[in-house]
Amino acid sequence: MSYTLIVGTKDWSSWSLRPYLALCATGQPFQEVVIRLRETQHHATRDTIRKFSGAGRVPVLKIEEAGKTVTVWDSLAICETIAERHPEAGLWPNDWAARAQARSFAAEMHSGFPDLRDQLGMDFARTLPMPVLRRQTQEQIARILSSWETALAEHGSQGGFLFGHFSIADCMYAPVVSRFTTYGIEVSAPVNDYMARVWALPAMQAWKKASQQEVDEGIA
Ligand SMILES: N[C@@H](CCC(=O)N[C@@H](CS)C(=O)NCC(=O)O)C(=O)O
Repeated sequence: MSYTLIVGTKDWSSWSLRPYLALCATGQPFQEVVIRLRETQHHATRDTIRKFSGAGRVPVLKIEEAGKTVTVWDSLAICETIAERHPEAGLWPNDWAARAQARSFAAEMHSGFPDLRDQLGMDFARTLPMPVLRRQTQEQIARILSSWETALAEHGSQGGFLFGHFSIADCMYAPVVSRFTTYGIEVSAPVNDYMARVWALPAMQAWKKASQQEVDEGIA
């Protein structure tokens, strides 16, 4: 069995970071292909990605097993597949009620917060001045902070992550942790501790090192 994860430029590709963290949490070895985003010829990037997935977007996970190759695309579908194939990693909470909440967190992130994503683009290795935030962006930040505080108060004591043990909910929000750091968003003490815990993950540090390298090489 082998895994290949196709990701975008690490400094920018927030969707790619999510399954990367999930895969790292399983401890499984995997190969990585990094595709440069935002090249001058946009269609060239899309064409390169389409060699891996017709959707033309990263991330993509290629699974080779027993003579069969399966392509999985879209961050949440990849995270779900990884969680299903490696239950020992505990990427969803065991308790059904906590699991239902964690799934709601992941889905809300996957389909929501468009203004936050638009105004506070991920720039993993940099700190940047905060732009003037639209009302919708402010509301989306407030929604995230209050969701995190509620989850941490309920489950955080059993491992320090949103649902105690590190889960896909944390994977889905890790790019937001990065954005809040990049733009210096003010957070409460429990959220600050949570963000420090996410940053301390070896996989986050590895992603940061690679992002910094992209910045140093002038490709991000
Ligand atoms: N819903 C998709 C979104 C994927 C996405 O938008 N990926 C961006 C990079 S972060 C991309 O592939 N951009 C390439 C392009 O637009 O040409 C997911 O969750 O994976």
